Amino acid sequence: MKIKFIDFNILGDERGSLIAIEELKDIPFEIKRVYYIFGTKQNVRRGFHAHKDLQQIAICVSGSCKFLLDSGKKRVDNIVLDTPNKGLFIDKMIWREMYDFSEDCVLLVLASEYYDESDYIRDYDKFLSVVDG
Ligand code: T46
Repeated sequence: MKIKFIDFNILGDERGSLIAIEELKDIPFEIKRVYYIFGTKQNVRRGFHAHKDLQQIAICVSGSCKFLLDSGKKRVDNIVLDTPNKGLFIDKMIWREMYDFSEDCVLLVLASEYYDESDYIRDYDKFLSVVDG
């Protein structure tokens, strides 16, 4: 598993900064859903699931947080998101956990599908058995 980041151009001038993200140009899929995670309490870990079909890009538009990504064969910890111009690509069938949220963290997520609870695998052993086929 290779950790894939997407760098976004910062369009800045003397008034401040702006980032524009366009589907199928900056993002490799059609964006069907946008959600954001904020106000996460200290020492809370979120995620703990994989998705059967969903692809996502996570962008920390404010503050910072960390990701753990796990393909079932390889586990990469300590992936830091701390800048609004960097997106983390999270492919289907990747176990994810998020942690070390700063108080001001706003984690924006662009998703390739509508919300569907049946797309979630929330049990790690089940995830491993699906990955192994
Ligand atoms: C992911 C990571 C990065 C909805 O009703 N609609 C939605 O679009 C989403 C994303 C969630 N929900 C509901 C389901 C739960 O009752 O919101 C509640 C919290 O969701 P969850 O516990 O899944 O949140 P996280 O932070 O563990 O995971 C979320 C996404 O669900 C997930 O797809 O990859 O962020």
